Amino acid sequence: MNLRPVVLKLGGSVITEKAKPLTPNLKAVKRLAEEISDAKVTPLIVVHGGGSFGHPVASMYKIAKGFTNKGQLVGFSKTHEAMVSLNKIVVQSLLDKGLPAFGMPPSSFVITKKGRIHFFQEETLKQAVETGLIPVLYGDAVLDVDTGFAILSGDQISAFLAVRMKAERLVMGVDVDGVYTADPKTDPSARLKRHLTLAELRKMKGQVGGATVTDVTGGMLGKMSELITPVAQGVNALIVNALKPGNICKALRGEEVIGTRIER
Ligand code: IP8
Repeated sequence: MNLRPVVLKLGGSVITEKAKPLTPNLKAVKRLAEEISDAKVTPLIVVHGGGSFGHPVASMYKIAKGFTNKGQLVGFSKTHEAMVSLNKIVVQSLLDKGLPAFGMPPSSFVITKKGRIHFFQEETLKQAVETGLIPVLYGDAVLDVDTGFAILSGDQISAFLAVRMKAERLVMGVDVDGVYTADPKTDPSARLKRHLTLAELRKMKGQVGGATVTDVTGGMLGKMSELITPVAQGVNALIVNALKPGNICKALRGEEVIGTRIER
């Protein structure tokens, strides 16, 4: 069996209604479950973002700033629980398609240091993959050796796993067609970049458009920096619009699709 998994990140702005707190985009989640099922890619690891579940709660209690007062403890737990609720929706949609989705809470096996992954107990995840399960992880509120706690983004988890699990490819499903020269939502002259090399990725960091607003973990800009390490290690990454039907299925299969392909 080929144990190099495909890692799929589903953005929070794809699977939730970003402007409505604690509201999933059920239509998108169900369609994506169908596309994942149709793609028949194995092994597969799914990671999803927080969208209107994790982010509003995390920002209300300033969780990303670390542990400064006891009043935040309840907020830390509430942020995690919001993510557990979203994870259940994603996992259930995959189960409904007959896929062996298995929700795994990153806060149970990851500790960060200043927000970066410091400890990652990967044996359980590896064995889950070897057994034939589809682990479904997510951006989470996690404990941090330095700041007490932190918000670990789904992007950081996906990039870390792509390297650690020697992923076949890393697919990032977002709510725009890929990386633009400016923000396509506000600037009509924005052009989509179909290909990026590692050197271009490094240069672009800090000046990309298409970022999704108010993420405590950094939108498209955060994504770009997270992708540098996996791409440098030879993992091909693809950023595609997961709100456009068919894209995720094609991207998972490695077929031609409109998006931004990033290669070393
Ligand atoms: O949406 C952050 O994950 P992301 C999740 O992938 C939380 O950045 C808990 C806000």
